[in-house]
Amino acid sequence: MQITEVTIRKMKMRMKEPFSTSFGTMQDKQFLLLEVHDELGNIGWGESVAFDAPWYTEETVETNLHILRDFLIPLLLGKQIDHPEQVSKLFAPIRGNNMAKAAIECAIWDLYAKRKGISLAEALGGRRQQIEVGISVGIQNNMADLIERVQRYLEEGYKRIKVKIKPGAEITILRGLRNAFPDVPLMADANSAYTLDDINLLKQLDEFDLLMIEQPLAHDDIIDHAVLQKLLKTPICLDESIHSLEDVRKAIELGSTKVINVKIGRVGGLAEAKRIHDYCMEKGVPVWCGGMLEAGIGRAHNIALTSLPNFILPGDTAGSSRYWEKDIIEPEVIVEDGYITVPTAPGIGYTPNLIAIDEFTTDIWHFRV
Ligand code: OSB
Ligand code: MG
Repeated sequence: MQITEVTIRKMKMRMKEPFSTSFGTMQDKQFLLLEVHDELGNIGWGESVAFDAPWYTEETVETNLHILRDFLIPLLLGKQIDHPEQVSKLFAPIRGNNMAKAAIECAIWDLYAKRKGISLAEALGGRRQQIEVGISVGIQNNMADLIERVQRYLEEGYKRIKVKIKPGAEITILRGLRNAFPDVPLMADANSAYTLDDINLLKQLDEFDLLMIEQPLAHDDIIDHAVLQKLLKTPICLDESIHSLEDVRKAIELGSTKVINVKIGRVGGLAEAKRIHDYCMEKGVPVWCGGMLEAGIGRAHNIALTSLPNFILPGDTAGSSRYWEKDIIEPEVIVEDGYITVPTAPGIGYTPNLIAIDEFTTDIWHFRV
């Protein structure tokens, strides 16, 4: 296929409620939405997971725009692409900027699957017809709110609860939840808020019987995590530290992690995400699909990825209504009894809702051959 046209939209969508982590609070989500056209008039869609500020990793909406417009799109326009795996090779000379790369690579996967008339899940080699879903709960103002919220999510069927923690609040949060929900599959995500000076505190978390603790130490660390893992019973799951299959290999070899949170944006696209999946499966390391508060297009890519066999733990791929009054796809993503049915229609299998997309677009750029 030949890439003839790319459209970038800058989007702004208000979340139903603010989402708070150890690094801050977000309510208005800004992101880039990408449309890639081929010579036959097919369209593929992709969504960048970079936020408007560089708290989680260094990329932002504006750095994505720069990298896409000035480097990635010029590399792609007019090129003949036989398979989406070629895209990451084409982008290899450009360092980093994985979220920018992933946004356009995901759009090309969607386009490729649509041209073949198969679902994106099938194009990736996914077999699962339904995926298990967990939910990530932000830091709340008080324990009563947190418990009420978790109660509601459990009633809605979510299969595991992930709770954000931060220094000084972790014991209260986890003890409160464990007392209220003794048997619920529970995990904590620190978003890099601790250091090895907190070892005694982190060891105390073993008593809460967590499925895992996500990224307790620095966003770019795999050395100290290995030290910590030796002292904890609770498995460590790396999120922020993982940008590639090489990072995964090194972290596993060092003993820094026992589980991997795969985020398509963080690792530069679906091809690398799949390579990570395959490697972890071979090593007996379970993976799950992380979330970045995506709108429907990004969520659809996550769902397709999660249909691969080693995604054996529930992901952070909650339903559209957990985040949005109105999502940008039809139908919206629905969670029933804690499962999402993987769509079978060609490509991402959800239809972009062009009226909603227009409503949330604040800027638009067109690029043609
Ligand atoms: O660390 O997984 C994370 C949201 C924004 C940035 C980082 C993270 C998260 C979440 C929410 O945990 C996952 C979601 O519901 O999309
Ligand atoms: Mg995380």
